[in-house]
Amino acid sequence: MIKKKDTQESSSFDKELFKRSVLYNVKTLYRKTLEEATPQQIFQAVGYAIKDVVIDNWLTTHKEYDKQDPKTVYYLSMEFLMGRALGNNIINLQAYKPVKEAMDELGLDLNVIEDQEPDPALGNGGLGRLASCFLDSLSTLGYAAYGCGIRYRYGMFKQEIRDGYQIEVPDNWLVDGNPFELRRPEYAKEVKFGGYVNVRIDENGRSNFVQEGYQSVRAIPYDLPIVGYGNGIVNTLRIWDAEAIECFHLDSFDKGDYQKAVEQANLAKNIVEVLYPNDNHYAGKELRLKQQYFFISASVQEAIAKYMRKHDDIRKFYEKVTFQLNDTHPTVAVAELMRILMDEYYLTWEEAWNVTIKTCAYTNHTIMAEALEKWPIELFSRLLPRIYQIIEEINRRFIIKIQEMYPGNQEKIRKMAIIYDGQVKMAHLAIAAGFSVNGVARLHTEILKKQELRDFYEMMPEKFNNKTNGITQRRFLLHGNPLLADWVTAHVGSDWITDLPKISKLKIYADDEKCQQEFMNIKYQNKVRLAQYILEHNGIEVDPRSIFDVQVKRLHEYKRQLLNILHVMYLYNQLKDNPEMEFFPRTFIFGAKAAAGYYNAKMTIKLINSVADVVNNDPVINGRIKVVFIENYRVSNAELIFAAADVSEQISTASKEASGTGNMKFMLNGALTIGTMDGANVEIVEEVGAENAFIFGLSSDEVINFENNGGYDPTEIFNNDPDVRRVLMQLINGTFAPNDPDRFRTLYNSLLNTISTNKADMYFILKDFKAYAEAQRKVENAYRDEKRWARSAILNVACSGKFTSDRTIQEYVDELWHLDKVVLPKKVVGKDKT
Ligand code: NBG
Repeated sequence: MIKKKDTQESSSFDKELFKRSVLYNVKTLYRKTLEEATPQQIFQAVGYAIKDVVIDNWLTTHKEYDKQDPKTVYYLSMEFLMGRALGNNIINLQAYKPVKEAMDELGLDLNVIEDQEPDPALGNGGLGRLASCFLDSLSTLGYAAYGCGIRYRYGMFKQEIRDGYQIEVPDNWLVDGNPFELRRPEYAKEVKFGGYVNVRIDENGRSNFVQEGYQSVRAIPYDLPIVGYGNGIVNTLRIWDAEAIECFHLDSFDKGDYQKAVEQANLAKNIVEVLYPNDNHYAGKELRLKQQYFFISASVQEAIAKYMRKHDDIRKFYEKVTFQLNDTHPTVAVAELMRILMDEYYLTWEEAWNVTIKTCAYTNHTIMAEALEKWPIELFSRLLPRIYQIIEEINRRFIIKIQEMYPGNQEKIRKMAIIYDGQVKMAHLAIAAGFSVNGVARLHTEILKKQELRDFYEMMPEKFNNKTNGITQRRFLLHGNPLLADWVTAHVGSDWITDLPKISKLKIYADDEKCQQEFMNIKYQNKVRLAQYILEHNGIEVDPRSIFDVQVKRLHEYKRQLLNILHVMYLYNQLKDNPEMEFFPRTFIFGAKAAAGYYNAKMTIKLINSVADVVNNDPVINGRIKVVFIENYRVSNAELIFAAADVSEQISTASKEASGTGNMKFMLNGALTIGTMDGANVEIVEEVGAENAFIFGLSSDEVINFENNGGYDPTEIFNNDPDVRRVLMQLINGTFAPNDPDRFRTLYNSLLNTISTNKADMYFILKDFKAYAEAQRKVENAYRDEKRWARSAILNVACSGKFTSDRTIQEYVDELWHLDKVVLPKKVVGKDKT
């Protein structure tokens, strides 16, 4: 059918050498032949063979950085939700075709090999995935960057669904080893906790602040290569592991202290044990603060050491380094930088502060109050005594500034102080000490300025700016949806791979009937692929001709999966009452992990599965509605899901979703959005046109208005709307829980009852219900007109150019980081030298 116009492959990849390398690895790693090796062993062998190819470019990149000495961004983040590396590395090496051929010739199936790789799930959701997209873009655009994080032994738990309930299973992702990582003990750093601070006068008469009686761990970095697309650049994701320091650097007082050695060993073991599985929610655990300081101290120490290997004036550190703080989790970096500059380089407070405020920048990712990090002074000062002293002094000076600006205004101090009410407020510290505060979509940034951070904005308006999120088209179209990727390339060339706005050339094909058919045919094939996955993993048969209506994202009340499933219940009732009514078959697909301790979220999963049981098996429905809950939603199955979606559910309560990035991945794959005017949906609709999306519900202003005036009364809707009332009653009358009619009462109460929850229907589900149902009717009608639908879907793809993370990163570079673009000498680019 379609011929590729441009080849996307590098011609320099040596296929024969690669095959030999795979066979050699199987032999030396496992003493086996290919026939004897297990699929996992073959994956490892192929992984090492790819790392071999990558490593030359990695070396060359860093030699070049050494020569050119470009400014470097350190993206400091507790989370990186990388997804599988093998396929992505092959794609970015532009070697997919030769590697696939090599595998075929060895009698191996590349897809099966890719499937052996565990997802490195070192993140929860959007924030961690954004960090990973950013790293891909930084390498592809040729900017020097480190991602800095934690090498959690256990990543995001694996979700199993048993009897409809979520069960969390440990995710021992390292059990078979990770072929892509490199342990770098030569860069190990000591990180100290606890004890007390003493002032000692040294031989030069300087007073030194020294931490004594502390416990410490050794931070060991593991480096993972981040391969740029087709440019030979390889940056580094550096994740820190912890090891015990036995009797290492203990002062004489502690020598031979066996108890302490044991405690230190435990500290090392615990600190990197597990990722906290909370998304948009702060747990306040002591171990979490330890994790934060652990990776920050190690990263900041190494950034400074690296800088000092080439430079001699630490006062100019900021000319070569930016620390971007991914949410408040890494904010101790501010104080750690101050500490090292003052205590180890003997800068004055003013000198150190001048460096710090020019180095650090903060990204805010949420306005949800429960996500705001606040640490009790007692805990903070006990764990990080010297850091706490420094924050106290930052706070003291900051309060003086507030007083200068607003004389006599106690209210301002109460609202803005870094330390107040017995707590250390991390967002306030990040704002006071950073040169930039950015939101992640235009609407979100406006809400920060007008509502959540209003006082700070009024005091320091110059710090505030917006950087609308983006996603990498290389993973989410080129790798995840090869059929559509080839089709796009056949029509507009392959420039879109590194220059997504070029995809807008597709617009002229939106009205072309042949193109519409080709597009719908590709979508159909991707739906068949997902249907197979669902059959294998859920044992549910779904019809690829039905509308695939998808909501995949973390489970959270503000994201309103509950609204979606209540609407399914409502449709079910309609069909039951009137089996002959016109109805276009629909498959409602959900995928979501709930934080382990989040009761309402977990009950929503149970509800979705209970509704699925009833609806999927009701002969009256006869397959016209199917509900599927995809187990263990993660980056690898997300790639299949986006490619197969017709409808993208982005239905958060307006104002609550800072940006969303799934919304962009759906759009790029030609799904139409049903959504509220929230987060980046606003900008998506602006790009594609309201006629190619289904927008409904309260605006963010309306929501905020209700909130500022005590909420609204959902009982009025309950009393006056029989459809809504019926659905709600079904939560407590056993329709979906015959043996336990009370099972979903907490969900019912969250919507109606002001006694058991502090606010009824905090997320405006009932308020938006009718508008949502109406929008869904429009979806159905639109889908009946296949040509119109195809046109809209193609336009969604064509208008997705803005939402590449390449654009986002370029904005960070131009406006905040001012990095130098690195170009490798010609001979290196795309060359493999295995
Ligand atoms: C999330 C927001 C999303 C946003 C991502 C990335 C947190 C704290 N925030 O809307 O909920 O897309 O960050 O910016 O995880």
